[in-house]
This record gives sequence, C-alpha cells and structure tokens, in this order.
Amino acid sequence: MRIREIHIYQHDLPVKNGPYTMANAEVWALDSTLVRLVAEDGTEGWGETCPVGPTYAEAHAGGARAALIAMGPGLIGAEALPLTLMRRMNGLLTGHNYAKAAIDIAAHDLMGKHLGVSVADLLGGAVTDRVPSYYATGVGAPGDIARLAADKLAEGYPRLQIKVGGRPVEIDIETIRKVWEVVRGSGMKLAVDGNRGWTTRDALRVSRECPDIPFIMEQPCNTIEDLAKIRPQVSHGIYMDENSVDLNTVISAAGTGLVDGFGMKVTRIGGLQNMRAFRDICEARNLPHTCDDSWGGDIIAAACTQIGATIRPDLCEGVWLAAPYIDGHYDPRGGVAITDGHIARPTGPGLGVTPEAALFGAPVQSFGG
Ligand code: 0XW
Ligand code: MG
Repeated sequence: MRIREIHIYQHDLPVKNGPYTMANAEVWALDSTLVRLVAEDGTEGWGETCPVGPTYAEAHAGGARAALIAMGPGLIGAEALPLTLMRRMNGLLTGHNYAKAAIDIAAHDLMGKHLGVSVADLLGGAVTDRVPSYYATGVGAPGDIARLAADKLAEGYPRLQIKVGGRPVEIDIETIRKVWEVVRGSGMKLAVDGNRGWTTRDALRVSRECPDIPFIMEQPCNTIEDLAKIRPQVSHGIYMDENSVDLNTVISAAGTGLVDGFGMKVTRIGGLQNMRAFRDICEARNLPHTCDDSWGGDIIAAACTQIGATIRPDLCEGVWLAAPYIDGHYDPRGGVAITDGHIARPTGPGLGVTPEAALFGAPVQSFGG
C-alpha cells in the first residue's frame, strides 16, 4: 500500500487556565502540526507532533513543519509501512525525530485502518483497555500545589508529577513536603520533575533534605554528565526525560545503570516504531517509564494511549495527556479523555480517533495527489 498524498496542517491549541509553567518555559498556546497520509486505495492515516514551546527541548513547531516539507516529496510512492518509512525518512533527513514521528504515527493509523486492527495490536497487543494516567502540576506556590495534589488524589490519579526548578530550591523543598503531607499513605506515586532546571548542588540538597519522601527525580539537571555526577550521591531514584533524545542514548543509559527509569515522549524518540523498541529495551532491564508526549491533541493522545496499553503493567508509570488543559476534541464523536485518573483506550481500527479535517483549515502544504 503506497502513499499517494501527504497533507500537512497547522492548528493552535490554547492552554485552558494558562499559562502552563515549567522550570524553563511558560506556555499560553501550543502550535500543533498534523499530517494526513492518503494511500493508493484511499485509506487515510493521521499523525501529529506538538513541541511544548521552543525551549522545552530541541524542537519547535516551525522546525517540525520545515522538516516535514523537506521530506514530503521523497515519501510519495513509498510503502506505508512504519519501519520502511523510518528508513526512508532517515535517508532524506538526519535527526528531527519529532517531525518524523508525525509521519510514523500516521503510518500506524493507516496500516491499522487498512488491516482492521488497533494500533495497540500492531504494537504487540494491549494488556489493558484502561490505561493509568498521571497529573503534572505547573511550578507553583507550595500551598497551591498541595491543594491541587489533594484534588487529583480525590479524582483517582495513581501518580502525581510535581514541577520544580527555576526558583530558590527552598521553595521546591517546601512544595515537596506540603504535597507529601497530603498524599502520604494514599499509595499515590510521586515524581519531582526539574525539567533540567536544578544545578547538581540543588538536586543533592533536595535528596539530602527529603530522605523520608519516596519520590523519583525526573530530569533534575541539564545534562547526562550532571546525572552521572549526582547518581552515586542521591538516595532517590533518577529518571531521564529530556536527555533521552534517541534509542542510542537510551541503550547507554539503561545499559550502564545511569538511571532507574524514563519519562519518555513518543515524538522525541521518533514515533511509535521507535517507542516500541524503547518499551522492549526497558522491559529487558526492568526499567519503569512513562509514555507521553510534550503536548498535542487527540491524535497524540490516542498514539500515547495505544502504545501505553501495551506496556507491562508494573513498568507503566502512566500516560500523560494534555487533554485536561485543552478545550474540545478533534473527533466529533468525542476524543481521548481522562476519567478517574485513567484513560479508556480508543476503540476501532488504527488510532481509534478520526479528526474532523475541516477544523484545521487548508493544508499549509500538500504533496502527491
Ligand atoms: C509533564 N509532561 C509530560 C508535559 C509537559 O510537556 C512536560 C512533560 C514532562 O514530563 O517533562
Ligand atoms: Mg519530564
């Protein structure tokens, strides 16, 4: 089944009750890029990529579209098979995983629809249709974040990620302590995400001053070297997020025991084909991980949920969705949502969601036809 047409769209996603804050970013609206692949027989597949602003990672919305436009002509006539396509894209452009991911997700959707099976089945098979999610706070005042923690606990979230960094570390420590007072004994899992914002000195201090609180530190500092430096000195588990930019880095981090788990983004690693390999590497080493993206609407949400449903349950740290921060859905039947801290895996072939194309207006660029 060959690709006959590629259409690239731009779509704005305003942040509900914005801004969303992290150590190094404050975002009010996200600029998403959607891809529609059309095969020779008319079967369609949708993909999406949506960096959370230009400073979270080495990715930005204009870059995603530029990379897709650069690769587009070389993909017309290619077999719509994820591995074949990934090799073809690598022959057209080096790097730019987050752009390639949109094509990869669309190819999985298209193949699932063609075969009449879900993307989770294509990825090995779902182990659950009710996928655990987690809630990520912004960086906020200790009392506010503790109140939010109480709300999310009551809503049924099994895990909370507290955002820290970009301010005096004493306020971060106070925030962690206040949240712990609220969730202690509940079984709610805790992650403290510095988004690269702490110095190694800050990370060591937090671990030393909170030895009684069982959180994991997610991407506390900026570089892999920083993580290696604090690794032997902290008593808390360390997860890598932003530094895990490709499978090669993941293999090194997992193989050398540098980290205890990962916060992983489907688009950063290059899409579902690479995410499947990542999942299997983690399973071979018993490493827990999340299965998220940095942002995005129903297409990204469905992709994360479909692969999230295939993760060995004891290693699944949850699928984070931007849905609580977004008004409305792409799919007129209703899209992917979080209920009681869990996500119902979309049913039907492919991703299980079909967006209303008119929402996105005219394509910014089309190829083939
Ligand atoms: C919580 N997230 C999954 C959403 C934001 O984009 C940041 C990200 C993370 O864990 O860093
Ligand atoms: Mg993170």
